[in-house]
Amino acid sequence: PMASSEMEAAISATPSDSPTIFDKIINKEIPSNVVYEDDKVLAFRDIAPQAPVHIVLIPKVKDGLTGLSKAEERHCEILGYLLYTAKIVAKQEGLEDGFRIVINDGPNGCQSVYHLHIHILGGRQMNWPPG
Ligand code: D5M
Repeated sequence: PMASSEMEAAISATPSDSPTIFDKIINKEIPSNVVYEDDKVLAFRDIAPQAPVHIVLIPKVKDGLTGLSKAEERHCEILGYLLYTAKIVAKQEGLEDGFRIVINDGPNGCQSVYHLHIHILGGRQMNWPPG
């Protein structure tokens, strides 16, 4: 099948530590549909939803975490907190029949935004294996 525009954007994205569109979302410089926020993380609806519920969950402070492959031991606390928060958001969204957590990393993982983020997908039956 043909690559989607999301895939093409990801494959052509350049991994870098520069500010991303997610900084603008954190700073409220561009609008987003926020579903959860605290002092450490922000969750908002994905602009190109791949499921009835599709939320992007990010740390507010990037601290070098362009992606999971850049994780260092100092990131363990925020990484754990992100997963815990994903569960809180899934529950808040009514995903009691289950959900999918995804972290895309690098070109082969179809990562398009180089600020670590967790996708929370639900509201339909997910497929396995993923594409
Ligand atoms: O996921 C990056 C995701 O970020 C992708 O699913 C689109 C989403 N995105 C990009 N820009 C926005 C804005 N402005 N609002 C909401 N969602 C956005 P990746 O895993 O890097 O492919």
